[in-house]
Amino acid sequence: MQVKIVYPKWPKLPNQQEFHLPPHGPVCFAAAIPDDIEISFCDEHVDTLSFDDAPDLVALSVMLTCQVPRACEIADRYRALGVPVIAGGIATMLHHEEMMQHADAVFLGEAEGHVEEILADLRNGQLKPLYDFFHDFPDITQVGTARRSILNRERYNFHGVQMVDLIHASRGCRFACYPCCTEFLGGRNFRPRPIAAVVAEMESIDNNRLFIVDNSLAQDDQWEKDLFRAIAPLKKKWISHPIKDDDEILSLAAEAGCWYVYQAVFDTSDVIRNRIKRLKDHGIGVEGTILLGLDDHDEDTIKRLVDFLLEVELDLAEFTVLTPFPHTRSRAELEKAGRILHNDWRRYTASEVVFQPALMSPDKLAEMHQYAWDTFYADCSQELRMARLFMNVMRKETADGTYKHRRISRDKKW
Ligand code: B12
Ligand code: SF4
Repeated sequence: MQVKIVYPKWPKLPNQQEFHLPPHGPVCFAAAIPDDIEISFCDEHVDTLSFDDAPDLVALSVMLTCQVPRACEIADRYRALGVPVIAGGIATMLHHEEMMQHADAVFLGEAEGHVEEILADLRNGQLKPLYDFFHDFPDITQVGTARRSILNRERYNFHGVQMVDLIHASRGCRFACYPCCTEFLGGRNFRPRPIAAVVAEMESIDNNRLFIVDNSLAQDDQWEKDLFRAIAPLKKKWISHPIKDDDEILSLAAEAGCWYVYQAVFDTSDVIRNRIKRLKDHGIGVEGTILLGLDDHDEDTIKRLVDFLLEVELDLAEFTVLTPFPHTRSRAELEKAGRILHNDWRRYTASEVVFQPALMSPDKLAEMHQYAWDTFYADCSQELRMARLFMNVMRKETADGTYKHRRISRDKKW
């Protein structure tokens, strides 16, 4: 039996240097598929999707809202060819009714422990329209090493430099922030994987640079310390979402190879200023993620915020516009107030204004979003700032003997 996993293309942030990371949902889903099943994989960001083959099942892995329309198109085409289609992943859970109109089957939940049932139904010609395992979380010890062998790894490179590999050490999140759907997806449960399994998976990856994609590592101090102590001997270098702002934890993170973190910057307070300073004092880089268009944002607030980011010397900044994604508090509130302009999911990229801001017109917010990108990068471009971050990691790798000169030919055509 042959299963073809497809990761539909999504529109990237237009102001950001275009890069493609190896998708993580598909390789984790693939790890839950029995070994005797033949798997092929197409990531539309780096591969051309061909409809000329005839797999036994097409499995769409959909992560973002702005991927949903393309996923529906692919499902329609394969179904017209008589190939059964199943959809799963985060955005399938957020848009399951819509996906059910296009795919033969829709899967809600995490894949571990459930793929055998789907394949048995397929063999019997009785694929169910809905596999509902939402909030029926598998035992976290069932999460195995992601099946990265399905990736065309060489295709994930930035100007010839191999991209980071993605890994997760936990699932879920204890918090419930205003613009985020994680509470809906995971029910405010933090589910750490056994640290030994994370260490074994990291060790198995033929790449010294990783992105630990957990929602936030700052959820349980003892677990975070244990994790950093356990991974330190591997000498990997890694990026992550926030880590706890605590001197002991920051020192352990630095010793464990923390290269840089994504840090949300939502105001110009001393709390944020000191957090960024402490990270940098520990040799950890900071990429700010800055959400524009909150109800207290006007033109002046955004200008002050950008000045602040330059003053605190962030390494990189990613500006997005508040986007009312399904199953978030922001959507519930904006919907109730009649402030959502449209539901064209293709445009829910986090770089377009799709709602009525409180203190500006939508056009003014779009202009200020552009202003933020232009002003932050006016004196030092994204390329230069990224090059500096790469120099930092190369310096760390040279110091501990892990640096490998591994360039992929930029002329290589696929
Ligand atoms: C990694 C990540 C990214 C990476 C993606 C890299 C890549 N190539 O994969 C990057 C950094 C690029 C990224 C970007 C963005 N992201 Co993001 N990202 C995530 C993150 C942290 C992890 C996703 C992940 O890998 N999870 C782990 C895997 C194992 O879980 P999974 O995908 O659910 O897969 C499991 C199951 O779903 C199932 N499964 C998966 N596929 C299939 C298929 C079938 C057929 C079946 C049966 C099962 C199945 O099996 C897996 C194992 O159980 C999530 C938050 C989260 N924790 O999930 C946000 C998240 C997906 N991102 C989000 C957002 C908002 C964005 C951005 C739009 C904005 C931003 N700046 O963050 C940008 C995109 C901007 C753009 N247009 O360019 C939102 C989604 C909102 C939405 N509705 O679209 C999320 C949920 C974060 C949040 N807290 O709100 N992101
Ligand atoms: S924004 Fe991050 S910390 Fe907040 S609820 Fe979402 S995943 Fe958790």
